[in-house]
Amino acid sequence: MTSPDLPGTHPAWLPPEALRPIGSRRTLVLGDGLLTGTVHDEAARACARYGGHVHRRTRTQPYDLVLALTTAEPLPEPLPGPAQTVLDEFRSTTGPPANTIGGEGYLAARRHGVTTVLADDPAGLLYGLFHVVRLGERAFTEERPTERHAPAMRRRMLDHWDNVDIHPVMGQVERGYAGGSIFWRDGTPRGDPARVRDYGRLLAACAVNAISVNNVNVHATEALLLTDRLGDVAAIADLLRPYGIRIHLSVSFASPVTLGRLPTADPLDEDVRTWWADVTERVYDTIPDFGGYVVKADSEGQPGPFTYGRDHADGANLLAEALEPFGGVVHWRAFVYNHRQDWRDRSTDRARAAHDHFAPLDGRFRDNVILQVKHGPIDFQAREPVSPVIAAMPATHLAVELQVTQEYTGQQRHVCYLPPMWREVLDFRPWGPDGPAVADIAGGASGNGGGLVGVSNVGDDPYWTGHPLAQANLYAFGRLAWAPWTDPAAILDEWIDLTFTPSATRETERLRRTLHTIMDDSWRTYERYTAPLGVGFMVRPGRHYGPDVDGYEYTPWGTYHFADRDGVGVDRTRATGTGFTGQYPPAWSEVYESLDRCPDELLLFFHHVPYGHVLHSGSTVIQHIYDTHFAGAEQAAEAGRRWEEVAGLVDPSLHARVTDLLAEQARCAGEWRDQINTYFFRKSGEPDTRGRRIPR
Ligand code: GCV
Repeated sequence: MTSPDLPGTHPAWLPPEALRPIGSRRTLVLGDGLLTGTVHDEAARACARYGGHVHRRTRTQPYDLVLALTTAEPLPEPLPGPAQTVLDEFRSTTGPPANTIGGEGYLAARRHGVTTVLADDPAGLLYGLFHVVRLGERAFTEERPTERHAPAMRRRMLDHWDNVDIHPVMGQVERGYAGGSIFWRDGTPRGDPARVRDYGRLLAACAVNAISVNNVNVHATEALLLTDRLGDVAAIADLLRPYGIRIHLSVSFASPVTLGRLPTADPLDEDVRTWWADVTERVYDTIPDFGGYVVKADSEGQPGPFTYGRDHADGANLLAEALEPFGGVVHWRAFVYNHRQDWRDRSTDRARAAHDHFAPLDGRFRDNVILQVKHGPIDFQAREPVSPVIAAMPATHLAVELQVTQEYTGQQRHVCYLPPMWREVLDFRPWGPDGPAVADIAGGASGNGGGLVGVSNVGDDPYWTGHPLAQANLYAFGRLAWAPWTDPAAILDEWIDLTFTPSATRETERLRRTLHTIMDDSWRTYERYTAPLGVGFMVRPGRHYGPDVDGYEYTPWGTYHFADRDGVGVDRTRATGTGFTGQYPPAWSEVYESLDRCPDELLLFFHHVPYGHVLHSGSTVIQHIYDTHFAGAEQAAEAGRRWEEVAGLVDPSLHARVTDLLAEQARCAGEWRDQINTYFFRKSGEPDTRGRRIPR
């Protein structure tokens, strides 16, 4: 099935039928503003298709659904009775000042046979509309008490690693596995406004409210988006604005030199400050609701303040100062490490780098700097501990960065449903059970935290994400940024219901069961057949797909496993290793330091142990490696068999695409199993106690 509005494109989680319950009813939309207009248009489009009616102001008709803005006091027009009841009840239960619904939030209820959504802000009305879409028929069938919904994170952003020019090594989208960019093609704008608009709609339905439109590695052409090619950015902003999405831009720290012809980009130089101020003013003249800059500085070859003997606070504050008059923010990435280290040097530890660089700077960043921290200390591996930076900077706004694009988790050829991993990150309490969770820190004390940033997995592929089931990761990213405590299985159900509507499948419940069987545990399956016990990076260098146990072992990238004939793992203890464990607050520092207390799944991240070391599970390290690799590869193969059972229940081309990908996943998982098992058998000489075949 392709999208009716975008021929050749799958409609992802918003096929027209997802709006049938609204489209077949009578809806009243009250309020003004661009986003209220979007709400109206969504309902109107659905009604045109399914026979309902939308009224903008006329109140003489009966209504099934009222969508209204309630900010003004007194209300510009009285609400219909049931909606007024919802508002009165809400106000009577919450005294001022809490009796406002709040920015982006909404009230949803069903009273006296009318479903009502009320919001103070047009964005809230838009999110409330999609709440009703998620509920489907259930929104209209029984009375519902008033619920107030509001985002846990004010900032819910996707970073696109899209290049304008095709990069000779990284292509159109760095680490993109879904075809080309939806914004750019071979040096120019892609010229497909309908697709960009549809993307905005998909994102609004999961409440993403910001995107950056170009790669954090800013090459020569991409740098020009800030100046000569700003119009291209403004065109994207225009398309996404109706969906409540603000545009951000990745910029090069060297821009004053490369674009402004200044002799320096020193953040303390007056001319440099003036240059950024002027350029930024022009950006806001062109895009008044521009969100701000994203910067990767002094990292993997990108320019930064170190060139001038300055630190990252100096660098970030320079851009923040320029953005501040306009309400913009700078997302300054904490992904800073030495990518030219000597593998012989056992004292340098890449895991330590971000904390070493940034923790001493806490308190020095301006208020509109958001330090964007990858969720783990290394680089989006299938298993890492939570980055210690997240607990180390209480006086800094922090955003937690997740990788929706599956660079290290199967590159959208493998099913790897990531929300269970993300939930572990978001739920982690760095100070122990009584302290705040990572989600609280990202949300910020009064909602003013840096929020959640995901690296987008979208491209110009007909299914948007290459692997059709990878759409669920994108959808879930937005949902978790809104409500981080949501059960990943419940989010998957939402995605299934929105995507595989009754006309898209004959047997929703059977399909649902199969998708849960394939997807719920797929991240752990992936973990089982790849690098064991948190050690990471046994991937093919550069490409990062498929196994290559020693591929990175003697490189300058700082990603080692140190396997020898006696054991494996990285000693990051204070007692005998790199001291990385000391970067955590005591509650976790002590757990990770202790061989006895360290969780099995992170053992090799923190300790170098003999192959015979006994895990909490009772297994030895070597037997665990064998068992998990046999099990993981078998589970990958089983996923293919389960998918076969639902042939005929979904669109044949979608079924065929997933079938092919599951076959590749099973092949690749078998390769991982054999390479890892053989490697460790050869190193250790330890046989599998269960006598299974391990290639010699
Ligand atoms: C955009 C990893 C990836 C790079 C990426 C980098 C980053 O190293 O392999 O492609 O660059 O992370 O997050 O900046």
